[in-house]
Order: sequence, then structure tokens, then C-alpha cells
Amino acid sequence: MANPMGGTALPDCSAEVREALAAGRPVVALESTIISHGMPYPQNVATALQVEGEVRAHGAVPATIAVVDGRLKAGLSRAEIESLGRAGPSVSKLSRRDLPLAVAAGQTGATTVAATMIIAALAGIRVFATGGIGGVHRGAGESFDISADLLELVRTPVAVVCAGVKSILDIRLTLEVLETHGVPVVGYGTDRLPAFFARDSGFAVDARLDTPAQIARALQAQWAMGLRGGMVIANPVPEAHALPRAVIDGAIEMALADAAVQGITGKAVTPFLLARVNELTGGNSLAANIALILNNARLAAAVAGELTRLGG
Ligand code: PSU
Ligand code: MN
Repeated sequence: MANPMGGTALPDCSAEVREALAAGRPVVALESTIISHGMPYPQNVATALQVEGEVRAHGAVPATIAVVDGRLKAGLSRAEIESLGRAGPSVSKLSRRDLPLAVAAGQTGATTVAATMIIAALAGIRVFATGGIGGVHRGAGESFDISADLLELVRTPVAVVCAGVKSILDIRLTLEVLETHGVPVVGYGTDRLPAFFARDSGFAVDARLDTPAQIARALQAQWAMGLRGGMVIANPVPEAHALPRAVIDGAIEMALADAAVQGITGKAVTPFLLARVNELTGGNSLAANIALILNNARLAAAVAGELTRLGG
């Protein structure tokens, strides 16, 4: 039997995820690079489990996604989450191009937004919550460094609920790429694209939608037309946890300078910048990071619920 992407491979779903999908109940995909590379241990494991709890508390089943011993997984055990979190950045970071190689070699790795979208789509999951997506890096005119996350949003039908785009990236160019390829960027309760730690990046979104039901209807309309891609659902960090622009901008400038001096390139760039910004901003940014992920998990659960009510 063909999977939804036209191939034959299907992910291993946890019993809970399998039963929910079979019964048409809402499921929310969660990524694992945020666990291994996005936050320090042990807060990464505690947060991953808390995010799963938040999805459940809002009526959906969480499916944390990774590759374990060469198997595509949708729904990790506590022990698997603990092991990815403990291993941290020593775990492979798997994006689209890494997936076939990891499967063939029987490897274990954490999935980026792109790879998580692929495995979610294979499992039949349509809504995904994370912190921030990858995008066009500053200086991409020279480096050509554009995250595979953007091209995955172009071709894979999964809605990504995030807190916008972190300003380690060139936000203007990231929006241009999404526009060129026809990926809608929606603001939840806002006209402004959030910039992860900040509620306003200085750029507008394509549309403001104020309820999960409106978001679900937009997704249903997109997929009913046969437009295959995803959608960015940008959900601003809760007011109480937003960080001042000056604090963040200073840390980002320093992190970018350090990356240039150390000659960091390729898939190492984003994890390096994330870790450096986390170090430089300390506990405040970690608290904001946790708060915004929980906030995204709640919205994603509500959107997934509305989507199942629409029969999507
Ligand atoms: N941006 C964040 N937090 C993250 C990431 C990006 O603010 O954790 C991670 C996600 O897993 C994302 C990946 O998919 O980095 C993008 O990496 P790259 O730029 O190499 O495609
Ligand atoms: Mn890159």
C-alpha cells in the first residue's frame, strides 16, 4: 500500500498515536532536534515531556518524532526522549537529505523541522508544533545557506506552529523565499511576524487569524485545492516571556561573529548559533524558549482538534 507521499515506507507509530489516527482523533507532531540541539540537558528532556503533557491536556495525542536504529518513529517512549536529550548535540541532526542515509545505516538521530514534517506526513499527521523554523541565513547571497525547512514547507502538507523566525536569520529573505514558493504565513492573533524571543520582527504576516477554527479552515482550503505544501502558523511568545530586542540583538551579533571566526559552515551553523545565543542570554532565553514551545503546543492541539472536526 502506498503511503501518503507515494512511497511504501511507513513510520513506526506508538500505540497511542496509531489508535488516535485510526479513530480520526487529533495528533500533534513534535520535533527532536529541539531536544538534542536546541536546549541544554536536563531542561531539554523536562521540556519535551512537558510539551507532550500540554498537547494531551488540550485534547490531542503527541507524536514526538525521530529516527531510532534506522526506524522512522512517530511517538517516542520516555526512555527514547531521555536518551536523545542526554546525548545532546552528539546525536546526528537529520534533515531531508540525511533521512535515507540514516535509515540505510540503521542510525539514530534527531529530526529537524524538515525531517519531522516528512515523517509526520508519512504517518498521516497534519499539524506540528515547534519553537522556531530554519530559514535564509544572513549572508546567504555568498554562503547559499538556506534551510531545507523552507523547501519542505513548499512540498509537504503539514502545518508548522512556531514562534516565527529567530533573528539569527535574514527574516526578510526568509519571507521572500516563502512567498516565491507559495507558502502562506499566518499570524495567530497578530498582523506581525514574531521573531521567536520577540513578538514583532518588524515584518507583516500574510494574514491574521484569531481562532484555531479559522486556521483549520485555511488549511482545509489549501489541501482541498490540491496545493501540496504546508503553512507557517506564527504564534508570538507570551508577553510575560518576551525578551527586549537589544538583549537578543547583541547576543546574535556576537554569535554570528563567533561563527565567522571559527569558520562554522553547513549543518553546524544553526546549532552553533542557537547554543551561542543560549549561552550569551542565559536563563532568560531558556525560560522564554520553554514558554513559547508550550504556547505553540497548546495552539497546535487546538488546530489539530478543529481540523479533525472538519474531517481533514
Ligand atoms: N531554529 C530555532 N530553534 C531550533 C532550530 C531552528 O530557533 O531548534 C532547529 C530546528 O530543528 C530546525 C533546524 O529545523 O534547527 C534548522 O537547521 P538548518 O538551518 O541547518 O536547516
Ligand atoms: Mn543551513
